[in-house]
Amino acid sequence: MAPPADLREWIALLERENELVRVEAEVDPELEITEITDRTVKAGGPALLFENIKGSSHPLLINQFGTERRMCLAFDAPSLDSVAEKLSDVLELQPPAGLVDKVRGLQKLKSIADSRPKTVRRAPSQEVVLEGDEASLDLLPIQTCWPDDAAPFITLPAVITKDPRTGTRNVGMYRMQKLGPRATAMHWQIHKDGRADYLATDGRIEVAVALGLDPVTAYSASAPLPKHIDEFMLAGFLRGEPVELVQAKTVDLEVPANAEIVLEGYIDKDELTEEGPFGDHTGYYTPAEPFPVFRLTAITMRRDAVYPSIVVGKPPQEDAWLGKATERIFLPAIRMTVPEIVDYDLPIAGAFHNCCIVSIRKAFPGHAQKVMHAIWGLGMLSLTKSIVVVDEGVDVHDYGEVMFRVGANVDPARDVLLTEGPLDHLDHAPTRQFYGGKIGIDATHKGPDEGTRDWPPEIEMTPEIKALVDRRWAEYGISLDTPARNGQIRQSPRPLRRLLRR
Ligand SMILES: [Mn+2]
Repeated sequence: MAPPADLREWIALLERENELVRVEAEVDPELEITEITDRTVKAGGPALLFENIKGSSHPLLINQFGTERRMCLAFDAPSLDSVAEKLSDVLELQPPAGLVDKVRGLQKLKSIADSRPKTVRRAPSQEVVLEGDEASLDLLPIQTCWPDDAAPFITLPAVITKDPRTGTRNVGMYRMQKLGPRATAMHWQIHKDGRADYLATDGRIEVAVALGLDPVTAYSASAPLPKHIDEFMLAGFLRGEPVELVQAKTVDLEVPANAEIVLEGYIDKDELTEEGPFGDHTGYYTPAEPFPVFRLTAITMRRDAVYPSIVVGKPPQEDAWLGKATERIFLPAIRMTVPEIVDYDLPIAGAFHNCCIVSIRKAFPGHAQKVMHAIWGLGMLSLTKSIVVVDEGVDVHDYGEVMFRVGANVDPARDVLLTEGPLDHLDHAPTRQFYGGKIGIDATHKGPDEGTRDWPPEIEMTPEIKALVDRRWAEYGISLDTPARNGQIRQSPRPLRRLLRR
């Protein structure tokens, strides 16, 4: 088995796994699909393939990433952590010690070399080629997501550009507001690589937009990679198969051969439009702002192309799981720079950039503050607004335990760090856009060299008594396989009640 090769294999896999429902009834891409999807996502429900959309002959796929199980199916992996392990193997490549090591190292290097995209001459994504007036966005079932949205928005695109100085490719996911049949806005925010490519041109930049990819490549377009790394290379590495690319028809860019739909066009540097409002992942509408205009030169597609979409809004939404995949997959890379980090968690309800909980192997006074500053200096994590640091034994994914440590270990006068720095483009809370306050909470234990009184020992049961109770529980057939989580104590199973009555 390998991750699905294209969107159709993915849909077939979801169907076999009972993870997809086909909707035959006619639905409206204006608001109605959002309401159906919002209810489905929040209930942990299946992917939805709307086959009969008002005003379009193309089906629409949504909620393909909406649960952890589907995310693992997409990567063909037992867990998102196991995807991360594959990456950490390569990142931790050391100079070989002996022949066996040398062979292993070469295999790892080969797996990187084999990740480079491969060029093909013929592509399913170009079965149908529409140019001139024939190329119209009116063909596609583009959703109007929320009542106050300015227009329909393309929400799950892989936007491909080239850095005009170096020729390196970038693939990013930037929403595109429909302005007419052959124009959209391009919402690349100030911290995004696509925008940097655009700013480096003196006149016009060619752009291609792939819609309807295999799930790993679609995910990779959303991954916050360093500027010089090609997202298609990451996709090839994670899939174990290179991404196949074909020359676009009207622009000098290569586009995925397996895409359902490709939009080709260009952006002129001096052409801006008012973009927005749009109901965003912040849970609020982002106000209108000037953004560049993308002009369409061609649409290429498969026959019966499936259009992919996603709705963002108040969390949790489908994008939660794209974010969780990034959280897990990037942990080894973060540990390369900050090795004392044991684990971290970006709560879904915190919309990712608002909160980060991190556990560390604390070794010296001020270590928690060192890690806070490291996170505020690290790629897209630099936009994090609040950081909570806990000791290595604390499960960062158990918010009840984290809350306990914050309550028990923090002296707010001593352990809260307030500072300032760059914030998410879309954050409406700071007084100035893009820049504002940050808070770090040090919930680690404090040593004598941090100016504290004696730190008392934590309560722990003795190993002897634990072993005794383990034996008794085995005797009575008691299993508490769902331990207390987030501070909630579950009802005792029947055998436990029997034991307690004795
Ligand atoms: Mn990039």
